[in-house]
Amino acid sequence: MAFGGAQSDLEASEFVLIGAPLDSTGTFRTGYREGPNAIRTVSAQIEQYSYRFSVDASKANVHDLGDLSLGPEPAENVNVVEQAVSRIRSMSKIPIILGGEHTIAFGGFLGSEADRLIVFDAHMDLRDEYLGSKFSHATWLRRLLDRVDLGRVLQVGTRSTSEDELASNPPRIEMVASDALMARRFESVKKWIRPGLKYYLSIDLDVFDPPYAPGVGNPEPEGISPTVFFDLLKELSPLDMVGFDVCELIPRYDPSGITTILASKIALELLCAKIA
Ligand SMILES: [Mn+2]
Repeated sequence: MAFGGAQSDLEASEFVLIGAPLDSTGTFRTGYREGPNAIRTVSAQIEQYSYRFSVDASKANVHDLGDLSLGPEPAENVNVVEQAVSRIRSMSKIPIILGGEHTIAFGGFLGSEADRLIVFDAHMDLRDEYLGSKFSHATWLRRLLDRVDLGRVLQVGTRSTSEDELASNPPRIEMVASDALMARRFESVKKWIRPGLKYYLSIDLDVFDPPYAPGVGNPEPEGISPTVFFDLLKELSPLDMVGFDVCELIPRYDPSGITTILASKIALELLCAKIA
């Protein structure tokens, strides 16, 4: 089953989707590899019309390339993602990446050659090392900051950290916490959007409050609601988005399917935001 059901030819497509079933660095719960296909299946079953953008996602020309072939080594896997995304961008198409662990965002952002990265996540993912690993879903943003200036990154929905992260991260990345979003203080995100800049969005599903998204690797209380997320997305448009990922879904911890439906809806709504 391809994402969204009906498919465009690769030639005619505006969006090219890949699954990145990375499942090797999860530290609490695993099963991320089943994420991409779960999202594909649900995306073809739910309604695709966006009330906020007054357009139907089925009007977007999407070509689904299937899943990337990934091995056990995280640093190699992010290279595979980066190269795949880079190829999609070189065809002047917009990459969509379905995770898989959040580590994939490292390759997604670099491959997209976006100017700015907006990360929706409960966590900072800024540890220098986690459980002996320099490269994992808890450290990927730290590794990215070895390569890019922290002024290019905005964290949104943050509400969880560690002393290790705080100590090793001066000066801090700009951050908009989940309570500010729930109070609908969207200005600090909106002021970050500038004409002429290209953006990559990374959506870790644990940015949402666990009752909305229980099927994730590291649920964290006091998250945002889907309504706040979609309202913010509407207020950020038009946004020159050159790629996005939706990650950290674990279908086996999502018995009612609501996290998978939300993940599908996010991908469909981002398509609508782009073609509206
Ligand atoms: Mn997270």
